[in-house]
Amino acid sequence: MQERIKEIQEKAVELISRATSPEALNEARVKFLGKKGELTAILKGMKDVDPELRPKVGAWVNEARQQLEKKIDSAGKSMEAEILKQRLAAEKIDVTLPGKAPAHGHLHPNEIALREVERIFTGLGYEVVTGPEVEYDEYNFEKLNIPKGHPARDEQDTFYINDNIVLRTQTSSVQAHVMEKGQLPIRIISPGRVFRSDAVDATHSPSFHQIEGLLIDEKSSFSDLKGTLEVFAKELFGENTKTKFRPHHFPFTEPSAEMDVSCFKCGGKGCRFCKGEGWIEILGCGMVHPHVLEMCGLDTEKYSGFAFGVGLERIALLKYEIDDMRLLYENDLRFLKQF
Ligand code: 2NM
Repeated sequence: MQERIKEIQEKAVELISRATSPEALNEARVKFLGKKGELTAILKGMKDVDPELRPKVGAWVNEARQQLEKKIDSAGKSMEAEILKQRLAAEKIDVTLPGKAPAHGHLHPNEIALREVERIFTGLGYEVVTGPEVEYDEYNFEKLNIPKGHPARDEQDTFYINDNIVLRTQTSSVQAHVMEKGQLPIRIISPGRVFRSDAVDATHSPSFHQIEGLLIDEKSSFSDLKGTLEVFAKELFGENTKTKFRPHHFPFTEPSAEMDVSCFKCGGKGCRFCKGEGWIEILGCGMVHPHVLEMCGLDTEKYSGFAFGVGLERIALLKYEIDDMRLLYENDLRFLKQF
């Protein structure tokens, strides 16, 4: 009997040592130690064994059983360890590898220029106010001292929706609304898209952007206008920038002027960039026409103000030395990625 047990044991050890998977190991366990296993069969056949031998046979079987259990256990453990090792090797992450940078967008040069202008004027206490692109004739023209028949509202320049409604040609329409509300003093800039029936070329587009500014207070003068716009020019183009005001005409301001800045490329000596002039025209401005204040319901005895208008694209083109406005609209990523 002892021989028989030993034989089973050896066979089992052999099978366990050849097992290469948890499944094979379990098969060996069932084959020898399971309910219908070979060692269990010997215990079940105990009734045929000489009673005196039974305790011994029982002890042998248990000993064999314990030894096999131990072997299966340790084989299982080293198998698990091996599987884990393989998994760790296969799933290893090299944290020292360079990461994949997420693709990120770029601000459009217009947007960079807009934020710069907004930063300067909000720093001076101005608020940013926006309004509708589709506007009543009354706010785009009438209240801004551009009556019917005025050359500025010629069909050539304006997109009409109907007799009373236009695509705004300037963002001063927003300012007419603000003046009409009558909460004074007023310090605002109004950035936004405007429309003019222009043919496309390097400096024109039927839709572009303007930033108009407006200040209305009890004592405001042309010197305040000059000082404000000087600060603006220096902030935008550098502190050595000089400004020059030339008389001009706008229907909504009196007096009116255009402001030039000294060329930030050559400092005023004259170069290719300023076409030898030393100066670059940058904006239009003036003291708000009393008639405009009146039509917007303000007391002209008490209040006066100044206003200015600057093209956003013009600033972006100058700041980034771009020579064709169309580049700003074509959305060619090779161009936009440079900013
Ligand atoms: C310009 C030039 C001069 C202007 C006038 C007004 C308002 F609403 F007060 F009448 N807003 N903006 C103005 C004045 C705009 O753009 C070249």
